[in-house]
Amino acid sequence: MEREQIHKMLRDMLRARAFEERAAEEYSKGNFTGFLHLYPGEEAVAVGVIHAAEPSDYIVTTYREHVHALVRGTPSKAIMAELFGRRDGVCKGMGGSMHLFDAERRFMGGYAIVGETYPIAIGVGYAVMLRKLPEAVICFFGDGAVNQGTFHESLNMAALWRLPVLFVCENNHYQIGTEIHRHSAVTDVYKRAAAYNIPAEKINGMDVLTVNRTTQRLLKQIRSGGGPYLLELETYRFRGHSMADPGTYRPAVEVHSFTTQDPISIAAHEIELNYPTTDQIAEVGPDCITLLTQHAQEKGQLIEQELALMKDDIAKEIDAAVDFALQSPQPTLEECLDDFNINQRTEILI
Ligand SMILES: Cc1ncc(C[n+]2csc(CCOP(=O)(O)OP(=O)(O)O)c2C)c(N)n1
Ligand SMILES: [Mg+2]
Repeated sequence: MEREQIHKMLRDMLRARAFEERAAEEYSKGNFTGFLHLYPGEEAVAVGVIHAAEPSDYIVTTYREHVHALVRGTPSKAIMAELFGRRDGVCKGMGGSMHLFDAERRFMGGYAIVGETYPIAIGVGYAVMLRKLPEAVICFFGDGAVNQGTFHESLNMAALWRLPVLFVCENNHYQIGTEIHRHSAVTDVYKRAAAYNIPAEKINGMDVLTVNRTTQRLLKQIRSGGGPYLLELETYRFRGHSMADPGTYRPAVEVHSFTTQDPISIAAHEIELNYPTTDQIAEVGPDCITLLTQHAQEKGQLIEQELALMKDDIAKEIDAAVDFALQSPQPTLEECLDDFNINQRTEILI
């Protein structure tokens, strides 16, 4: 892969991690409230997939979606301000962390309801199909979302009408605290697609280059009328399910495989008391950022100075995003109703 592309992907993974860690910090300071689901550990999924998308493709995703929007091109300050519930947020502060939406970039939303993404994605796919356009819809969902009825209904319709949808399972092995083998009779998510005659495969979601190459191939196929496809990406979230989750349900041996020898005591003074820092985890575990950095360095495509510069730029960008969010005003009560469509008529249905 070209040096420039590798740099772009690495930069986006570093931006993603820095953004999320800063969001956790601001949340802990009380600068915003509500639910907050973070993405560290899973960056190779959003970056690998979205770097393969054309601007004309659509993206539909879940509540763990800040990084998807960031990689798609929504400015970090507009996302940060949205988390803060401010007027300059990408949804004017009305969506918050779980409901980012950026129509201009064909980012058709993050959704809080598990399993909500599929019907939205096939609706968009149906519109693309009717217009006979060479466009694809990328539908992200978690491993915990495959037991929802909408999964089955949507896959059936997608297959029946050969809709241009790439279903992307972010399999981080957990549905909150429940590991996949405890909630799913079939633990290889991709195998479920066979029930609807949809081709599918599973690959390593920690390796951004593989994710990117595979997604490029699949999107090309889908845009040229190949019908839906399901791609399962195996990944791991370094943090708990959300900021409210200390993650204590994960077996020590598993978490230790991602941490240094003494993870909890090292992290004791960190903002999030129960976790090691993601840098510490990355030192010992299969971290997607470390993987790509090593690959690029071995190939002579990245030198220390470039990496340091990248990190420096990113730190400035994230600082600016937080300043922007803090300075943006809160929406007024009146503004809260601006985008509501209320049926003012009284209708009696008999
Ligand atoms: C219909 C519905 N049921 C329950 C919930 C509560 N809930 C929020 S996230 C979640 C787990 C989803 O896990 P997964 O799909 O694997 O995504 P991950 O959080 O691991 O990214 C649940 C059960 C919800 N939001 N919607
Ligand atoms: Mg999961």
